[in-house]
Amino acid sequence: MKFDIQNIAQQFDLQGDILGFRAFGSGHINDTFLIETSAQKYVIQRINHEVFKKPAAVMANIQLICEYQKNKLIEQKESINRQILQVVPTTNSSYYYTDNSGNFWRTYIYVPDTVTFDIVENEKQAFQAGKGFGKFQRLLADFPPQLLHETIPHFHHLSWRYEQLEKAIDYNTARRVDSVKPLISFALSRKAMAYQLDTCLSNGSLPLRATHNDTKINNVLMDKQTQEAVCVIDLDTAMAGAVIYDFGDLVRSSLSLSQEDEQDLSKIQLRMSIFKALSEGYLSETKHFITSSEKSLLVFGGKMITLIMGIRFLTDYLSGDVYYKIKYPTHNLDRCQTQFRLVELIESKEDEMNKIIAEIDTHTIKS
Ligand code: GN1
Ligand code: MG
Repeated sequence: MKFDIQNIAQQFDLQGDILGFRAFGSGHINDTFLIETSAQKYVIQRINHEVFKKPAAVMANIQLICEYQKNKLIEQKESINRQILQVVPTTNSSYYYTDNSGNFWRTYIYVPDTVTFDIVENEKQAFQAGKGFGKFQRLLADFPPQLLHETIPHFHHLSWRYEQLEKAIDYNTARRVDSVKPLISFALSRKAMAYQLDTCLSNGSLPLRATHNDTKINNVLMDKQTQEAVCVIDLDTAMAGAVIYDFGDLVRSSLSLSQEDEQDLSKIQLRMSIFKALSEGYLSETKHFITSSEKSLLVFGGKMITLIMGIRFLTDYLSGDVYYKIKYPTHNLDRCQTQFRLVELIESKEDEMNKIIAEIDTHTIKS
């Protein structure tokens, strides 16, 4: 899709003259551009309204969360510098702009001197990623989650994702069912996880909290020099959820030294030293407010979020690739296979991973 970015940028209250812009980021859903003006840089994004059907609700959630976290930092006498995303209003003082074609746009101030990683390279990065998202949750620990709109219904609801998969199998829209039978069996044979999640949510083992819900490793900005976590980004899916969703997506996106769409499945691995560092960073921020049942379910969260992602990629593949952006016809299939391989690996190391969490929880954590 071609957009008149220059014109769209002019709708926002930017400082300085626009010098240029370029495509930016690696998201599967929104379209992102980096704008440079004579004063500073901005990130401008088209919110995909096929996915986020109520962009105004998305922006209301983001504003609420950012304000709350900023006030918490001030209250706790911590620096707010670069730590919280800043939305730039339009010249009409709205948090988003709707163009003539009905596209929704919003703008953030670019957070300077930071980098992101698609693949975790070492323990220090893993610790910082865990700490960054742990802190995001800590700053929301007493936030009433019911204040947030449910911007994508049933987002991490595994039973509902199974229903969608089963419908996609029945409809067989893209005529691909026969070619992916083993993957379908893999998914269906793990349905018990959906019952386990439902039970934990309904019996209070997993209390509802304000969660980020898309804690991919590249959604935390790290300082260019110190490589310390600075700011959590991509708050579009922040909604009421369970902490294990956030820890789970961190596990999913950081343990292997491979990309989400790696075609060589022998490259998928679980680096336990990375898991330990990630967990140490996460628990250094969260161990005092999350409950022991939440802690005991963190590893389950890693397995369950990885499974749900595989199921979503498979469902999209069967439906003819209507949700995620793809670069080639079997892209969603490749993504699904990496996720299912990771699920298998987590299953084989689950006890060891649970022990690591328990040990960290009982010892003082260095920060
Ligand atoms: C999507 O667009 P991006 O990369 O931020 C998806 C996440 C998945 C992720 C998988 C709204 O996120 O749920 O974890 O792809 N976001 C939405 O890489 O569906
Ligand atoms: Mg996202």
